[in-house]
Amino acid sequence: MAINLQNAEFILSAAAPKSFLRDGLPQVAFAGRSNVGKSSVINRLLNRKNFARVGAAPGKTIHINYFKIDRAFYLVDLPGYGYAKVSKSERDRWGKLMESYFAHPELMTLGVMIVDSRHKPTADDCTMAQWFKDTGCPLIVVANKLDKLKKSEIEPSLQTIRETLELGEETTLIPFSAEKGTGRDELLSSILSGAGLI
Ligand SMILES: Nc1nc2c(ncn2[C@@H]2O[C@H](COP(=O)(O)OP(=O)(O)OP(=O)(O)O)[C@@H](O)[C@H]2O)c(=O)[nH]1
Ligand SMILES: [Mg+2]
Repeated sequence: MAINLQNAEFILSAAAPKSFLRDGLPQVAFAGRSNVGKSSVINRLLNRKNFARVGAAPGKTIHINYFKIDRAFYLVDLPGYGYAKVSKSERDRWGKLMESYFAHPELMTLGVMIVDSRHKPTADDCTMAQWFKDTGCPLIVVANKLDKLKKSEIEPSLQTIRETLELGEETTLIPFSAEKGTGRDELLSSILSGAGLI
């Protein structure tokens, strides 16, 4: 059965564990620093302009957003981290919500972690990668904003990401540009196969 990506709907924003969806459909969880292009990657994946931009000013609304795709699986947009201007109470709220989601690895089918291909992953990125690895779910790492790199910078950058995040051979690292569409088909097929949908 082919998945119809056009059939995508926003389901809910969870601010607390009681709202987490537990209906048994596969959940593909996206995480990354604020402004890394998480929403843009989701939009590019679905070939939609403004789909995954549910309200929030950067770093402000700390929610887990669920998008249901063709009644077959969920894209789970986890709240971004590393936004400089958030207060300590907001950071604590982020930590609690993320800890609760990651405390239920049975909810997650596949992790997609998005990093900026221009920069060495931050300490926060390394922590996030470790949280994903600890779930035991397969992980895909997306190196976004590739269009900002010169051709000669791409390979070294991918190497730095792999080394800094200590990615094993089993982890797919996809050079990506949400802006240009680079890597879109590879990410889509990695997600569908990682979530057991193809
Ligand atoms: N050049 C370039 N810009 C990008 C790319 N992906 C995202 N951007 C830009 O990066 C900025 C942040 O993108 P978002 O998709 O809103 O990032 P986000 O991670 O969802 O941010 P928050 O939800 O606010 O944490 C926007 O100005 C995008 O246009 C890319 O591949 N290339
Ligand atoms: Mg966003």
